[in-house]
Amino acid sequence: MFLDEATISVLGGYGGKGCVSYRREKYVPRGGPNGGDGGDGGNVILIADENTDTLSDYASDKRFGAPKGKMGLGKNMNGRGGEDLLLKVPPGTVVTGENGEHLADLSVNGQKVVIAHGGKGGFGNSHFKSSVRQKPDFAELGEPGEEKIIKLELKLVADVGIIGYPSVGKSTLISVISSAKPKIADYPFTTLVPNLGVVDVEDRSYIVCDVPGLIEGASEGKGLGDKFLRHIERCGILIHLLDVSRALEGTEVNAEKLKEDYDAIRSELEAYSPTLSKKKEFVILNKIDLIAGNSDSIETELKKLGIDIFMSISSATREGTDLLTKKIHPVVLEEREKRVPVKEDAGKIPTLKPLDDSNKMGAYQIEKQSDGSIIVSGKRLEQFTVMTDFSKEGAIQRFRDVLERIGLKQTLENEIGESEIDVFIGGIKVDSFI
Ligand SMILES: Nc1nc2c(ncn2[C@@H]2O[C@H](COP(=O)(O)OP(=O)(O)OP(=O)(O)O)[C@@H](O)[C@H]2O)c(=O)[nH]1
Ligand SMILES: [Mg+2]
Repeated sequence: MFLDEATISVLGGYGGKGCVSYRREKYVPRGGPNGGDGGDGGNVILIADENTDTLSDYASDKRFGAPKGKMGLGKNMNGRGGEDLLLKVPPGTVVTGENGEHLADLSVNGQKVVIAHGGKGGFGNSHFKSSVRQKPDFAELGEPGEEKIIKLELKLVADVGIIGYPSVGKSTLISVISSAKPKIADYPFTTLVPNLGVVDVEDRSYIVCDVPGLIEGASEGKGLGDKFLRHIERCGILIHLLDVSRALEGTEVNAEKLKEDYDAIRSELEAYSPTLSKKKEFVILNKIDLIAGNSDSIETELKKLGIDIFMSISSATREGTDLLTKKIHPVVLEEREKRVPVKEDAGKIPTLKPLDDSNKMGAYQIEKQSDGSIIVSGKRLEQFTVMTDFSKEGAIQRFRDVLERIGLKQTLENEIGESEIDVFIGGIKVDSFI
């Protein structure tokens, strides 16, 4: 497993303000209220997208805000909602909150989740007309959007596994085709744990895994053994490296020796598991710099022995390594497709927290602080408060009415009495409006 991660902050769009406006009627200076509602702010939505391979887009940009809702206008015209902001992440991305709480698992292509809701648009003044309030002079403010810091983690399974005997040049190859910087040395078992690297081809990338060397008996635990065969089992395709230097006799290459090497590794794969042995495999001849690049005749001989060499390369001089990453690219994508099943309901957007009773105006909690101040919290009540325009007398009156209806006014008055105590609903100081 290879971990790619990023921490970003996401901000839902602000809701648009409601509008205060009145109908124009002949001979009536101010007709009835006709202020439209503000539009809702856009949501920030994460979407699993199979054309996205890494979280590198989130390495430099850190803040993502959805657009605001437009404010309401006269003649009961409602403001337009802010558009949703879609953030693409690779399938396999796990989302956690600031305190490590699990928020979402975007495993399937097309799967979406609303990660930060936009704020609600405020009601225009036409909403507040009643028998006692013919011409309300106030409207609601827009609600701020949700703000969150989230951690994205991609648990990658390698697309390509590089296998072969010890010292055939597996680590050297991954070091020239990817960003990985593994230890390279001319003794067996230099690599003790798998290394992963990201290979970039045009604007796509894939993950390559360099596994510790295999030897006869690996499937029974010899060498570094079966520990890593399980790892290889999860790779999409295999690059099987054959090393010219193991078969050099003077200046000649003994093709039979290479076949022996090849067969030995193949029988370990077969002994380990049928899944592993059926994996698509590209056989690559490495270290051709040692034979001055003259690989044609060996390739022909190996073909006679039943081994198809896909390409001959030199990891040391980089001859053919770039071409190799390009040539296997389409196959990598094909195999990846097979691994990611698309669920029918992948496009449906789940809400992170289902609505429950705590969304009601009357569901609140009162907490006394050590400095004597009082903090009232409750989701709907806080939303209502933040959307109240305290610069307008009518809005303050409505605020009082609501607090009275839910019994909060009385409770607070009992608490406060004649004293001057600060009272907050959410983050807003409200004691002067009770
Ligand atoms: N001449 C030549 N030497 C190479 C080439 N590729 C790798 N080597 C050398 O071969 C030796 C082994 O290379 P590594 O990349 O460590 O081999 P490995 O397959 O990762 O080995 P283990 O991790 O021990 O299984 C090193 O000395 C490399 O410099 C090549 O294309 N040509
Ligand atoms: Mg190595």
